[in-house]
Amino acid sequence: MSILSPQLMPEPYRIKMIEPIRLLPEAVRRQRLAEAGYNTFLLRSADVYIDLLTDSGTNAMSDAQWGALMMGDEAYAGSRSFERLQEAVRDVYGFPYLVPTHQGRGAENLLSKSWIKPGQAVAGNMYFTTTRAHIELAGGVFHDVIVEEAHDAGSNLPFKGNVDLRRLEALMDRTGREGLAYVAVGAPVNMAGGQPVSLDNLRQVAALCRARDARLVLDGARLVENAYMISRREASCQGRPVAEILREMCALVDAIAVSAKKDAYVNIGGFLATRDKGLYEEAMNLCVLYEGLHTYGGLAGRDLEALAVGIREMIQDDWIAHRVAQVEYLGRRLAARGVPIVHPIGGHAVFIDASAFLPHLSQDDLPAQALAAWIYQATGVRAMERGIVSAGRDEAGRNHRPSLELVRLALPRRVYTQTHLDYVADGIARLHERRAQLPGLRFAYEPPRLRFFQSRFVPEPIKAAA
Ligand code: PM9
Repeated sequence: MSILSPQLMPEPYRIKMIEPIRLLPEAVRRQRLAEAGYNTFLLRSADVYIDLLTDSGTNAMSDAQWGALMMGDEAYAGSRSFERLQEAVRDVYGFPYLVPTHQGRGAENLLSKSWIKPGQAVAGNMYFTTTRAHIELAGGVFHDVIVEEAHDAGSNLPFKGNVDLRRLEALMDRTGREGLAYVAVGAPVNMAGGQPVSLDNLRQVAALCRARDARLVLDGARLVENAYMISRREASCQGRPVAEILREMCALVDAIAVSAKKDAYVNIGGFLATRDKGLYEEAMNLCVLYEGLHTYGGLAGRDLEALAVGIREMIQDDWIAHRVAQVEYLGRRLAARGVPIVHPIGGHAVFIDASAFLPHLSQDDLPAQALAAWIYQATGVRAMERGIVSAGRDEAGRNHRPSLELVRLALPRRVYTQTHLDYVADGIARLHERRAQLPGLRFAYEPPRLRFFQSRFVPEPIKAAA
């Protein structure tokens, strides 16, 4: 029986090593925020009290992973550590072929370059920043085929990440077999608030792809969280072990492109895993150009070891249950204080609905970027914008205009305690009480690609409350 409850979630670990953090005075935070151009990516980590910028590569490794580091085989070619990783990927995900990469976007690059011909479409359930950038760099065109409810922060559907099968079929009708490079399903969907895809939906997508001779790929960054949510929300899967659901999801697709910096509890790493020999050979060859030899892919032998252990840890039900419970706890605390968040609460992060938090701002006032900045100023907590700034521009230079303006509070795995989460919820709830005084931002500098990482902003004059 689980010892987790909505009010109390004893951590399934104890602390063996600590890293000091400190809360700077508000006047200093104000200054540091201005120096960072109001972009939380440009803050110094030392100036952040609780860092919820991302759950990517920010995990705490276990003692078993730290122990495994010492076993790293640093041979240039054919290292034992690669073999251990290969075994872990085969056992847990079920793919025979593996190409390691330095992180997820390395795998996205190999996949996009291997399978996209210029002009071809790639269908997916909402864009992800680096994924779409690599699709476009390879000459592809991304088409969103997610269900409509994904764009509605208030909709409480359990599987808002699902693919809209009619939309996908209509796209396939338009492109034909040759015009579609592949279908890429993100599970869960990061930009929609961490919303999962149901196993039933994935089965139907796979059946459609088989019928149309289309290739199907999963984004594997947080598949374990998706599998866990399936085990809780999908009637036919209640109580099934996460490991089993994960294997079934992977059995439905041709390949997975994985950022191992999420589910697998490591600080760096990624891979492409597949059952398609042609893709494997092509990606292995490109790996040598972009990452390093195909048995290390830009990683040290010790990184491969830590990843091999992390992959086996990530499917243990206690770990994943606590991870998702922590996120739910933070979400419920915020919602209880009236802070508008995306429902249902996702597996890796709580997403604040910035348009509802700051209703006096329009999308051109960059509400999510502004809210992330004011959260840091008020609390020392670092969050990330997921709205118009992240969405970037189209080829004609027009802003993409996403329907959601979100601020993401992503929880690193095994890092923060329940008290930290109470502090975060309390600080943001207090900020919400004085929301009418919070101004928007405008761009002061905008780089050409993935602008959210490096843009700089300045505050707009304060508008009167609605
Ligand atoms: N995700 C995140 O914070 C880190 C970079 S974007 C700020 O959510 C998915 C679903 C991701 C992802 C990274 C990548 C790329 C692919 N797919 O960061 O290259 O969430 O390891 O992975 C981030 P890498």
